[in-house]
Amino acid sequence: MAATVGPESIWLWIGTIGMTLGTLYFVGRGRGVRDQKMQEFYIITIFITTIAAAMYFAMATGFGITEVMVGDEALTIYWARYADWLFTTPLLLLDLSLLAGANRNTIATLIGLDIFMIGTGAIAAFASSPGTRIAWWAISTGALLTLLYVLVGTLSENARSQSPEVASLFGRLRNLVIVLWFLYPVVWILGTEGTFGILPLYWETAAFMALDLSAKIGFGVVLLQSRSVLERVTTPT
Ligand code: RET
Repeated sequence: MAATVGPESIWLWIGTIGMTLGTLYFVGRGRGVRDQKMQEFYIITIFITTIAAAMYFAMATGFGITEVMVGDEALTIYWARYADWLFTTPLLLLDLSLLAGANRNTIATLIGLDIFMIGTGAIAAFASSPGTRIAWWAISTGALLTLLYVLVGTLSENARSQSPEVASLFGRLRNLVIVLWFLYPVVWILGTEGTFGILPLYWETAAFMALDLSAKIGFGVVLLQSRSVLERVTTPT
């Protein structure tokens, strides 16, 4: 179905440029890193911003967009968001899990919940009646709340067995994730996808862009700022 990018393209271009600059910054900083564990964090974080830069470019140029009929109204859906989040949110959780020294089961639980959350969120975006859209949104939000519960519970417990510096860095990143991730379903339901018509597409796109830049570049800057801290991370035996 034909759908074209409207005036919200300004935010999509800012997102594209922001994610690209962030990627270049992390690549530049990571070049001299020799420590294997440090390299792991750099590789993961660089993939996160690279994928986001590509998906923002796809949205800004009109590839990552489609139309969904809800009743007799045509909704503009940026499907490339879900493609971005499907890969980048598990990678963000992997960064956090490695920092906490989580075991495989905890990592699998978190990533499983996350993929379920984005998958059901994508169904919500494509569903054709307002009622089913809200129902899928609620299912996806349930997965988010469960995921945050694991972050606050098991993962925080794991992090406490790391050195105090690592534990404190983990705490800061975890709080950042809790606050930012919680805002995504709020913007979604208030925005055009929620069909309540509270937040117009222009401002919704701006809000997602600000959230994406904070949750990826902001997160990466905080994570990678301290070499001495990351070198202290221990992995579970
Ligand atoms: C959706 C809609 C349905 C309900 C929920 C959602 C959650 C999305 C989240 C996205 C996080 C994205 C991040 C991107 C990185 O930059 C899919 C919006 C719960 C939590 C962190």
